[in-house]
Amino acid sequence: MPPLQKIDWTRRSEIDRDRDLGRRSEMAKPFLIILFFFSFFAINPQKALAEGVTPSEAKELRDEVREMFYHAFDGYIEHAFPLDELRPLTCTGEDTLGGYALTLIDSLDTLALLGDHVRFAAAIEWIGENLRFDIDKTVSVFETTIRILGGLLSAHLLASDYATGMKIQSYDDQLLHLSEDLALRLLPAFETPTGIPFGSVNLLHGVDENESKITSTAGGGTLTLEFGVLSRLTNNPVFEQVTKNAVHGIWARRSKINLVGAHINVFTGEWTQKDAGIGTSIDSFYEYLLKAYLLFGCEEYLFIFQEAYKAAMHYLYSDPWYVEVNMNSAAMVWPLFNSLQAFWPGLQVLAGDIVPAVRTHTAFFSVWKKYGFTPEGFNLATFSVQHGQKSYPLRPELIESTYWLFKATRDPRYLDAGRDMVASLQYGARCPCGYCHISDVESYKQEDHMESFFLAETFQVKYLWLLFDLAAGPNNLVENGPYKYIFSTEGHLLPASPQISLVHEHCSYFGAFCKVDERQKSQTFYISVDRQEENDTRFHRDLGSTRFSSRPKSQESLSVSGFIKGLCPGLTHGQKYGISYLTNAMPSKEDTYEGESINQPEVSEVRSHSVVVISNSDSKNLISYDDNKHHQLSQESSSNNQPSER
Ligand code: DMJ
Repeated sequence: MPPLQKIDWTRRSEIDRDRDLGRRSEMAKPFLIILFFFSFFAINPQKALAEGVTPSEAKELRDEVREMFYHAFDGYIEHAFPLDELRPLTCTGEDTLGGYALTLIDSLDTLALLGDHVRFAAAIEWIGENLRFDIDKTVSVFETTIRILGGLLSAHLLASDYATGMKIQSYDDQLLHLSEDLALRLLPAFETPTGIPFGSVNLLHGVDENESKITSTAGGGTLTLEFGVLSRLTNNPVFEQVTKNAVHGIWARRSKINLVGAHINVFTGEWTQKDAGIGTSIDSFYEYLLKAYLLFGCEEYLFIFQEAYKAAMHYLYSDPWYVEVNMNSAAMVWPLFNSLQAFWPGLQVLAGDIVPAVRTHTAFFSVWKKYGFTPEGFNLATFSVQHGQKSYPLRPELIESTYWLFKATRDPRYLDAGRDMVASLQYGARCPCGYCHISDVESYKQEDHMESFFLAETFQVKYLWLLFDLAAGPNNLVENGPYKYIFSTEGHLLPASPQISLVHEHCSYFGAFCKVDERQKSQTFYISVDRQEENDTRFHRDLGSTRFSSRPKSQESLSVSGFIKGLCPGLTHGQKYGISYLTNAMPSKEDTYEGESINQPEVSEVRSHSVVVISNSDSKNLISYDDNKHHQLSQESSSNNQPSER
């Protein structure tokens, strides 16, 4: 195997053929860019929607997206590697996270998805030989987890398994060992009274004594997938345990109306920023509640997600937009679309709530069409770019939602949207050695930076490529591979393989709420389940008949202790699921589960695929989606009894 730098990166006739497709705009002048956006979106905004993407055009677009990836990836390798990220205007590199070839690691599973054995194997070999985490660097726990840990684990799972078609013969679990070493170095961050981790940790010395005690909800609550996968691969439950405790720590401090704020003190548990929303600083907290359930099958994540989602739709949804409100009073604080919110319709697809997802995507995409990109902030009162939030740092969220909505509905409008996005990136963001941030969506000024997530999540590219491949074929690991895949928030592929998804013991309750009092001891709560669930092999049971209820339904009902292992005896239903209140804002009797009042969960249906995890009063939403997907779903269930990521 040649070393990474020595690889003949041009040994790709397919890519060479496609390469010219993207070259045309490399040297585009700003005025040409403005002219393009003016004619493409302003003069004839309906153009793309009216024309429709044909199947052969979908193939061309897929290949163009592939070329986009290589333009940026090769630019990184040539000009920046082994630094973290590429400066695509000046064709140089910079260390931005930890100085450990961030973009290479973040790109690994995209290389695998594209079937690029040569680069995938060379990159893994280089990482195995050169990457070390015993370095005196203070890094973000969140970013390091989603980009580095997620990237390594995803690549490990692809490289070590014949079934993926990307097995590397010489591979000897190097990435798994690196992942474990890295995660052990992150663990000191979790040593806080609340269980919510510090935002940053030094990889050599642990948490600095001057480290800030304030962290974001997304930062503390978006670690479960990567740490959970690592636990299941190493048989060391500590990783999964600390991240689950962190979720409990956040959720236990939610407001009476089930909203969480944006920033919290990890020592006192006090909210230091009480704005609740689905975007900045909170976004992926919601995402990982649902995805942790989908990947690991732990019902407590689903239960929390359902409560959190219900509150978000009640207090934050202002059809079709989402606003930010005070987490306690629900008073509006910001009538603002921020670009991180754009992942939400995709999450709603996973949850089966399609109608609002369609409406919101249409609204968000109207912002994209107005500017050719989504600005970081868009003021919903003035319908203009929010002052100071004019940039587009190559975010993938709207593209991600476009992919999910196409997958769910097969409505060609999402292909048209994807084509518009490709055009925007090619004409507006493409620069000499990669893709540039847009510092102002009104002037299209390019900035000399390319976040690693452009290639990882290359979402941009990963989700765009998957979108068009789906329309053209599909022929890819996600659609035709041996497992269902959950995408991490960084777009990394995590398989619902037996090794990861079938280890039910990991779903035990770790006792973050083991303080009991006399009142709680007298409570008895049940989860009623079908008889067949007692024999639980999760992949084979019919979750379609599973119901959560706080009351025993029949003689057949089982105590939760028979269902969720390792429980602290005597806890209330709310405590068991991490929904007890720990703040001084204790709810009144009427507000509690004991009082069975405002927060009483409705009976919720859970089926073997996630499209129906949301109980929705408008059941037509679900039925029409199920109908659309009927063929695919029945194929899935007959060929593969694993839980679906959709
Ligand atoms: C990504 O790194 C992740 O999706 C994260 O959750 C927030 N957003 C960026 C990309 O915008």
